[in-house]
Amino acid sequence: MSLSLWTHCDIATMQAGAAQPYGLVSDAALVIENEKIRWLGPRGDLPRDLQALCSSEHDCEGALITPGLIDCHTHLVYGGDRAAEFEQRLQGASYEDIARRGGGIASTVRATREASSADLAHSSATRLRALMAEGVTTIEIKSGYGLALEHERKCLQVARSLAHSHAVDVRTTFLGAHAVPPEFAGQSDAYVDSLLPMLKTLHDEGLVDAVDAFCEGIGFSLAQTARVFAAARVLGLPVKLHAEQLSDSGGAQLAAGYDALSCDHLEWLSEQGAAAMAQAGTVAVLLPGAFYFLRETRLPPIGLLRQHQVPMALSTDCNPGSSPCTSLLLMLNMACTLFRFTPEEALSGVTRHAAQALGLADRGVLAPGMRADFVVWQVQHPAALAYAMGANPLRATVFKGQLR
Ligand code: DI6
Ligand code: FE
Repeated sequence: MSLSLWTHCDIATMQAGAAQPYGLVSDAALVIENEKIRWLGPRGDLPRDLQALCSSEHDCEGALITPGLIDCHTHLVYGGDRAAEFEQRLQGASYEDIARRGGGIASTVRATREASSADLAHSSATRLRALMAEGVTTIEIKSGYGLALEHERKCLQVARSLAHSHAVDVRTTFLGAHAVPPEFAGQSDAYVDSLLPMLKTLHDEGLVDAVDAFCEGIGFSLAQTARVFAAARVLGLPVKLHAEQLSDSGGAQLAAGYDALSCDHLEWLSEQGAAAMAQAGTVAVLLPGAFYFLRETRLPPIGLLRQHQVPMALSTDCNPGSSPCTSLLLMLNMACTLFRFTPEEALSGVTRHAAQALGLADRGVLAPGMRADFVVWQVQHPAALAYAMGANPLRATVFKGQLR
């Protein structure tokens, strides 16, 4: 048994329904036993016999502790970049124009197919380390730039391998229905046919935790998305959806009908969509980086989501086309300034609600029995994490009970 004690800290536990904002415990103590939290509370309440069992003590000198951050929607593994398309967009071409001309996702698919596993692992690790430097302890990574069995497998294997080379937890999502690859041009239904056995194979190989699709005019129809979801259901895999990013296609209602873990983007979400998500317990994942980078003007309906009590998560959407972003802290700031999140909603969005968006009940809040994934920040108040732009007040990260 290995117990360690953390003292002289304030802890934003992020517990739901806590009496204090952020579930804040001032002048707290935290006892870690192996990979989990054994005890947490005001320092004065720490039982003496438990304190006596601790073999090490960490004095946080008044720092703030939060749960480890969870980036619940990324496309981290890809080849190349799209800086040239960024220039084209600044000269007036739209994201959809570029996609229709064979650029966009298709250009990243070409670069990803050409890249070796080693190339992909190298470029992805650079992005992963930037996220980890800001306290990310769990990350979701989607496939979707391979779009053929061998390349989707390569990307998912690289994603999984990052968890072996880094002290981070990786959850993988199959996003074969991200775009129609060139060999299926004009035959999107035939491509969806091919996805069903592809998903089964990759699931049998143990590479898939969840299934996602891009339901959009430039992506897949509702009917096609439903076929992918039905295949996921047969395999017992949870689903998520890129829904209502560029138009309202009713994707949120469809996903809620499949008990989706999350619907993501949601700028065009309708009231019926929000109600369906609330009913199904589906999390709304909002992606201010993509909103900003595509210079969108349609705000996601935050008021509706609040009114229907849909839990809201936040993520980088790290990808080369719509959000080349490797700072989750910056997303807190952007969610507050662009979407009018409160700083508390923003922090819940990268902790408790992000865990829920991944179906992970063992993290996202700090409490006895939860995983000991937490971050020690050199700030006075949790709102400071959303307030500063481009600052990184991280002092230490603990992953599964170990200093990283
Ligand atoms: N929506 C997005 O924002 C990303 N994928 C998606 O379905 C963008 C992907 C890209 O442009 O490469
Ligand atoms: Fe995305």
